Amino acid sequence: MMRNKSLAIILGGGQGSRLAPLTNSRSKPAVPIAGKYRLVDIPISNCINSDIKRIFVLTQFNSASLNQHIKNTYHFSSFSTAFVDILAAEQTPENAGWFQGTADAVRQCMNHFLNHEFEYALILSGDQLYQMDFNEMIKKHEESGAEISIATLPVNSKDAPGFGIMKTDADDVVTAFIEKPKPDVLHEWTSPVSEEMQAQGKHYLASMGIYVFNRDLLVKLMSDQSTTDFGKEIMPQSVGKHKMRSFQYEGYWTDIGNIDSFFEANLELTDEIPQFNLFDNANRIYTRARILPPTKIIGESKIRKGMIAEGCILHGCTIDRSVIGIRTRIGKDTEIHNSYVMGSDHYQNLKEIYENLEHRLINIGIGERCYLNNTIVDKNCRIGNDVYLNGGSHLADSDHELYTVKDGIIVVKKNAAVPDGFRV
Ligand code: ADQ
Ligand code: ADP
Repeated sequence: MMRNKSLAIILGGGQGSRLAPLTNSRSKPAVPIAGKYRLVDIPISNCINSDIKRIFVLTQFNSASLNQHIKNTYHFSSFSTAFVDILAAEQTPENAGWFQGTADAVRQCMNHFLNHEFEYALILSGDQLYQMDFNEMIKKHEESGAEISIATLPVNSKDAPGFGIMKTDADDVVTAFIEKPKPDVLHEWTSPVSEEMQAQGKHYLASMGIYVFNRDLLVKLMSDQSTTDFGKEIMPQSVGKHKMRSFQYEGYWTDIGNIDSFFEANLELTDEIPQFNLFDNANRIYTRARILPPTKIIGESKIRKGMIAEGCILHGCTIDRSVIGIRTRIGKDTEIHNSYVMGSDHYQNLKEIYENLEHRLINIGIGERCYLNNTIVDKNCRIGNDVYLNGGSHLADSDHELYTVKDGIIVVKKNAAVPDGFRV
């Protein structure tokens, strides 16, 4: 019965600069992942699988692709109260436009939430890859009489400075919270964790940015205009004042908020048994049903390790530890290693393809005899023949008209036309 009591609020993203250039022309929740999904499909699917079907997605700007995706994907019966609504930052006489932080985003949208009956607000991040049954967390929250629950995960000292870190007592009550501690104070922040976690050097209890709030407390906290962020203000200030409980989780969970972690999370999906399971009947990841043809493979193609979405046309190419997104066309003798090719939004018709060839214009997809390594190719790119894109630690961060380099990963920008023979 938890479902009728809970309302989900997904924090869809700030200005998205950490995922740039993928967020140059779309809002963060609309960034394509795993060949056919969008970032926002992960938290929404977790909610649906937990039977929580009243969902708000808060975003800084309301891109056409996000709107279309939500509108075309999440249809519920007209007899149910289920919905997925996008709330974008609005300009009002009191407000210049952007959400100033996560708590400010929730505050600015409170009137929309309060139109609904709920006891618990489940607040989620929009840039994490995990599968979790939120009912377990809400049940523990209710049973323990907590006012705030935070999902937590043991982490090691290398990762701890990137998170909110807390201390708890024997009853899992949070007794201290620090947002992103500096490495020199970390030694004061260890927690008793299971033997298994200790063996992995994970001595710190990190916030996963997944919170359950009692409705009344959320209303009260949001009426204080001076706070803008959950991690920086609301959580540390609530310690000792409100009953805050940790809900420890030890399953797979990863942050995909920057290019490096986003890239690795995608490539890890090509592992023999990936930690994030897309092939799970009980925990489906939903996305738009596009009705695409199956992928077609022509010639001597070699696929060593890869995930290939539907609707692709592969002409005698080699694919190794790569994710190939919907409608990707790859030419003969092209090699793709350690890369994520997002695919394209439409097919060119044969007439257009032949005309382009005749006029030496580049078609959508990847041409012949190319070599790609450590590269992300955004949607609708046109990559010519004999293009060489070899990312790696030898490349410094930089930004160019056609691509950006971040953490050694080359990101070819959406709609870029990369000419024949281009080399990075
Ligand atoms: P961060 O992820 O660094 O730490 P933040 O940048 O505030 O915190 O992002 C939290 C979520 O809110 C993300 O999904 C982000 O996209 C979204 N978001 C950020 N600003 C927003 C805005 N203005 N409008 C809408 N959405 C916005 C947080 C916690 C840490 C915790 C980590 C776990 O502060 O304590 O450890 O999450 O990943
Ligand atoms: P995705 O969900 O990845 O965006 P879609 O199948 O929804 O993929 O298609 C994305 C968008 O591309 C749709 O809005 C569709 O209307 C648009 N589109 C389809 N055909 C064309 C075309 N010929 N030129 C430009 N855009 C197109």
